[in-house]
Amino acid sequence: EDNISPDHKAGFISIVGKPNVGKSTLMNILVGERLSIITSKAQTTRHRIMGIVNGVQNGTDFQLVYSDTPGIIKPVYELHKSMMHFVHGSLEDADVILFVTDIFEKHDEDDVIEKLQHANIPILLIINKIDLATPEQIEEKINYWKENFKALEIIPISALQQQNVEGLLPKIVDLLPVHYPYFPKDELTDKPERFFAAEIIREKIFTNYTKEVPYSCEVVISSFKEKEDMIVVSSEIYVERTTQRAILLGHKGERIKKVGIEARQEMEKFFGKKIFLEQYIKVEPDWRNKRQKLERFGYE
Ligand code: GDP
Ligand code: K
Ligand code: MG
Repeated sequence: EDNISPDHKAGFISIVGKPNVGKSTLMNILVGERLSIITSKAQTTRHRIMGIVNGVQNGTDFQLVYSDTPGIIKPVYELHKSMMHFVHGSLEDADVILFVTDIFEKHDEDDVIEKLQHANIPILLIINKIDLATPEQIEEKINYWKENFKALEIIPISALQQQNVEGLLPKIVDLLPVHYPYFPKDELTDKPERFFAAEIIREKIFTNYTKEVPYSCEVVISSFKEKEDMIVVSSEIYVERTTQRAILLGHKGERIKKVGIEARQEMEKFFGKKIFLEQYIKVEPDWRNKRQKLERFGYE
């Protein structure tokens, strides 16, 4: 593009940490859009999702490319290996790392966290959920991390209540290298629309079912057709067993109908258009351990 100034700053900011510490909540606040699904369950986020922010600081244009990532876990399924692959990928091209912890978390000997310490990339250690702690507990946690982890800075925040988050952006911009923008200035994310449609359905499955059902589900958008006044979305929900299919459906299909209504409403907000949503449930035994299926579902 012709009007990009030579002092333009741009970089990749990787948001990493253990499950459920609030990575996706923070990502959405930093981007100002609800790009990442959020639930109280661990392993909600399964992909690397980029959120792009453009702006000006001290007269210099910048572009921040945030990556929300799955929580760091020890893989049990092939699916988890793919999820951890996304985490590693995001660390490889990061210019800044936001290592998100919460007020309850302690340092552990995890490989990925060890890798962070040796990556030679500036790390801002975020202590999230301070709304749940007293000032003394926050102070204690800050001191704890000072002793146990090498970070450029330790920043206590509440992503949920948006406390102390406004100072993050200028700090991140200061750490960015001079670089041309990586994405067109009107782009918000690297993912296509149908990805978000699938994620919204998955979020509603995570919030409407308990036990193993949400973890056994994958959502594929088989068609996404934008018409003049509405979008027609066809989705396939994969489960691992016929018993899970029955749970998903519920008595007379009541439960899946509720998921459909909630997902449709959320999609209408996200896409700003009327949505017609179709849902088909399919059984795919053990898909979480089948490489071929995982590839079809968008995991490497
Ligand atoms: P992730 O797994 O790290 O991406 O975490 P999520 O963003 O999905 O959040 C996990 C849970 O923590 C959700 O129920 C959030 O609403 C909640 N949460 C996130 N940030 C905060 C916070 O600052 N304070 C409190 N009390 N809860 C939070
Ligand atoms: K979560
Ligand atoms: Mg998440």
